[in-house]
Amino acid sequence: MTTRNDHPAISTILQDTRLDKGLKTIGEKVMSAERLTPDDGLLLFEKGELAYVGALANAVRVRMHGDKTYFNRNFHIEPTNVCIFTCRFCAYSKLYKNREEGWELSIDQMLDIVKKYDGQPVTEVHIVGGVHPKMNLDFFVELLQKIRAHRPDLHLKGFTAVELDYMFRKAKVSVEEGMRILHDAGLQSMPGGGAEIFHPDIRAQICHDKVDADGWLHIHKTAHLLGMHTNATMLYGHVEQFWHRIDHMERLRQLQDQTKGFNTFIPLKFRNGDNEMSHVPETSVVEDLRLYAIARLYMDNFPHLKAYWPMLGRNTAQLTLSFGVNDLDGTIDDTTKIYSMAGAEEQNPSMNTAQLAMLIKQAGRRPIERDTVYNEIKDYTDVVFSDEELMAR
Ligand code: V47
Ligand code: SF4
Repeated sequence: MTTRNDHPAISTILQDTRLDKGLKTIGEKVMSAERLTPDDGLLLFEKGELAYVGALANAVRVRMHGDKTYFNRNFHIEPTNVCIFTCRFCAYSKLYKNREEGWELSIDQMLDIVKKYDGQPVTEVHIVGGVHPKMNLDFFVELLQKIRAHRPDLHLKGFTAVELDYMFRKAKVSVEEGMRILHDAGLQSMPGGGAEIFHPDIRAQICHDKVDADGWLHIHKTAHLLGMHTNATMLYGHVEQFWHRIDHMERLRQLQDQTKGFNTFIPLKFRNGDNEMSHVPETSVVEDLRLYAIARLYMDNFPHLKAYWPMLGRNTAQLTLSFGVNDLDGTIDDTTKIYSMAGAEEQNPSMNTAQLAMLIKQAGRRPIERDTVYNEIKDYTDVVFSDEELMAR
């Protein structure tokens, strides 16, 4: 089967005598599946034009996944937006001292959200929110147990390393003990949030008071050793420089070499709406696509690269599929507020399966529904959708 290629042939590009020698060597390494060094990564950020990195990233994407583009059917629960931390990029949280302005859901209210999906073929619930001192380890154990009892087929993915670090310290349990307790209560995997940019100089400027890089990585490593899969994010496009991005990706790549527990790398574009960093201009779409492509080239041991469409918007999300991305997250309803509050493209992010599958098909790729750990559930390539399904709001 032929696969989609929106770029010139790599052999033609590599023969171009005007190509920078360093970039040419990198291209040859990529084509022989050799690992890139941090210096290679830096050179790509400094000199790699969009067309060049895009062609290479697409070749890697096709080598790893062909035209397959994954999505899943999930919904989100956000227990609270009250948070004791003060990340300067966050438009979502309400400080604990102003908590009456935020929301705090009880266990019953969260179970009611789960019950709304009774009889619907969702496969995952993604639980993530602010860090509220009263929502402790016992509270979340009870929540997980009750969701599992109500709907045992639902994959429970939850809690960033930031939430877990606080939860475990407050409960005075080690990371190993805490992860085991949550795992026993039903937690099956973890999302990738809270990583931001690992380097301490950047953390000091944008999120000085939450878990540091070593703490974040230790929590993910512990989850991996328990057999859980996790994701990793990188919040880019604010005050970091190119080498901070490489340092971030390098640390993740090294942990992945040890554990193989990461499924997906998810670059998150910094959005500057309504937060303390609103004066920082956002990156251009060209810079976003270059970032995705370089991430695909550098993160050679991460099986999947995800573009989070509610944040990027549907059009840019479609474009990323030609720049290394092979996953568009899920069919989400409008309960995800962390982005809409910071100026995401999609104010009420909502796409049903037909719409998401069509978006992927229009970009010339094969839409494949997956579960959380990438077992394939259904290939939608040849499915014909009704106008009603495609137009539904
Ligand atoms: O860590 C907060 C980001 C993350 C802004 O694992 C912002 O499948 C941009 O990690 N501009 C939390 N980003 C969400 C997250 C996530 C989302 C979807 C899927 C998965 C997954 C994980 O949201 C935070 C932070 O990096 N964020 N504010 C902002 N202004
Ligand atoms: Fe709290 Fe997360 Fe917002 Fe930071 S990004 S203030 S940890 S909700």
